[in-house]
Amino acid sequence: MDMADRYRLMRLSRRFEETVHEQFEAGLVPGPLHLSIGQEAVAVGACCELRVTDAVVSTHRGHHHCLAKGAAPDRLMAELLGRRSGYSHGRGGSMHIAVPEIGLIGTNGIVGGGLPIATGAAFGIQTMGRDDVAVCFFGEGAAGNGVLAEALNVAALWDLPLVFVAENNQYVELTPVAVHLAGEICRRGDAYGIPGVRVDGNDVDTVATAADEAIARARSGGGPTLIEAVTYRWFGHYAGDKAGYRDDEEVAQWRERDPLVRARGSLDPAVADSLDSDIEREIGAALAFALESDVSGTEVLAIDHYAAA
Ligand SMILES: Cc1ncc(C[n+]2csc(CCOP(=O)(O)OP(=O)(O)O)c2C)c(N)n1
Repeated sequence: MDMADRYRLMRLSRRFEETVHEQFEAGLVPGPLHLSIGQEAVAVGACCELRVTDAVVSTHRGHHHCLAKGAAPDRLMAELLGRRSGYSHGRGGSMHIAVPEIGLIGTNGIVGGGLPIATGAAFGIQTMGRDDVAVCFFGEGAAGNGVLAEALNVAALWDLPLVFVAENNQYVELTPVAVHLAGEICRRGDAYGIPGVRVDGNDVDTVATAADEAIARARSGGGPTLIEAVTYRWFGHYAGDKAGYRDDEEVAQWRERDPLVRARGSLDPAVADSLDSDIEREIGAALAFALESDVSGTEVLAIDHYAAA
């Protein structure tokens, strides 16, 4: 994926979430919403060289992961707006999105819940003799959970094709990471012999370079890697959280390090403008698709529970 494609995906993610946020404020998003605005370079950098058959396991803050793995903005938008045409028929919303046909195993409302799922996905890939990989996103809050140690242990023991991507946006709900976490996230794999690296999570190229190396290692049987991508969420923990626990100055400093502005800087401005216009059309169409779709009702509850014998 070249720089224009990476920028396009980041811009798509940003405009998607800004648009969903507006819908949330208008009362049209039935569930909770966690925005990843400011963190787009992590998802795009980690996913830009993945194949459709590779697996991605996401978190409660996962729209950027879904889009980077190839989810269609219209069906994703429809899901968040509780519409029958959404990926989970409008039943799940933001934290229950799964698109198996593109390897998106799921977003997940349980902090750390994706770690054992991704470990299982990587084990499945290995058992089937495929050369695919699994990428597991998790937040720095999940890095304090015991399940990370279990996942790292099994991944190292069995040389699983797994890339752990810790998205360190520096706040665990309302708590700064310094109050929550001892040690360094990127060193969490040392005891298991898992290589770890900390990267600038606001620079898509830097994330992509680290991810590509980790993915290549995993594909060739070299086992897991742990990447810590340091970034920042521009908005509160959830849509509606005014984030009064942060300094305005701190937020302003991070906004100056906008990953989109940095990526745009390496493009011809005319190319970037044209990509921006394409995305406005795509987002407009996605929103129209969602708003024109039927609102989900109880009739969708039983879909997909049983398979034909
Ligand atoms: C097992 C569990 N404990 C607590 C929560 C409540 N909770 C939701 S998000 C969150 C913070 C997660 O922080 P982090 O993993 O750093 O992700 P971020 O929100 O920063 O993206 C918490 C504690 C939860 N959903 N699951």
